[in-house]
Amino acid sequence: MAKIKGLIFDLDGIITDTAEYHYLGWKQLAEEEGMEFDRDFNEKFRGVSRLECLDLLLEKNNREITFEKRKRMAERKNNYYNEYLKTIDRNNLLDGIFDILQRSKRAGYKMAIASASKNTKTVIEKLDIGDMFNAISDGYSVKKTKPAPDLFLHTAKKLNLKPEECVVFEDAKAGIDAALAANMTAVGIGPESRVGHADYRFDSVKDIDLTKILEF
Ligand code: B16
Ligand code: MG
Repeated sequence: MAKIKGLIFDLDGIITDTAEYHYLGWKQLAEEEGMEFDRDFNEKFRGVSRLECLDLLLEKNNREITFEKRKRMAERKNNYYNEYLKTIDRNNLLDGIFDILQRSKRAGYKMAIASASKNTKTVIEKLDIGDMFNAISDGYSVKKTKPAPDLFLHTAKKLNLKPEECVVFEDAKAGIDAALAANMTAVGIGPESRVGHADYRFDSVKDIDLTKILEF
C-alpha cells in the first residue's frame, strides 16, 4: 500500500453540519410548492448536487417542470440556504474536526476540501479555516458529480499526489463510492446504513482515530 501523504475532507457532514440548513431550505421550497418533503427524505441529499436533489424531490412528488422553472426553483432554495449561512461561524465546526485538522497539518500532511457544494467558498470563509488547506475543490470544479471519482481525482492532482496516496473523509455513500472509485482510502463517518462499505468507519467525527488510518 502507498504511503498516505494527503487528507481530503468532504465539507457538509465532516467539517460542519450544514445538512440542517440544506434541509430547512428545501423544506421552505417544498412547502411553498405544495410538495411532500421530510427529514428522512433529506438524508438522500447528502453529498448530492443541488440540481440532482431537486430532481429527487420533483420525482418523489411526480412533478414534471420545464428546465427554466427547475433552474429558478434551485436558485430559490439556494437563497433560503444562504440566509442560514449568514449565521454560521467557527462554532459551527463539527466536534473534534479542528483538532484533526491541526494534528494532521502539524504532522505534514497535505490537506484539501472536496465538496459537491457550490457554496463551499462562502462556508469556508465563514468558518475561517481556509488557511488549513492546500487545495479546495467544490461544485464548480468538475462536471461529473459524486459517486463519480472526478472530484477527488481533480483534488489529488491539485495536491500533486497520486490517488493512492490520499485518504478521503466522507459522510455519504455517494462520497465513499467516489473515493473508492478514485482508488483512495475511504473513511466513512456515520452509520453503515448511510456510508455503505468504507475502508474505515467511525460513528462520528469526534470518534475518528487517526492513528488507525495514518502513521503518526
Ligand atoms: P449547494 P458535501 C453537499 O455537500 C451536501 O451534502 C448536499 O446536501 C448538497 O446538496 C450539495 O453539497 C450541494 O450544495 O447547493 O451548496 O451547491 O457533503 O459534498 O460537502
Ligand atoms: Mg457530505
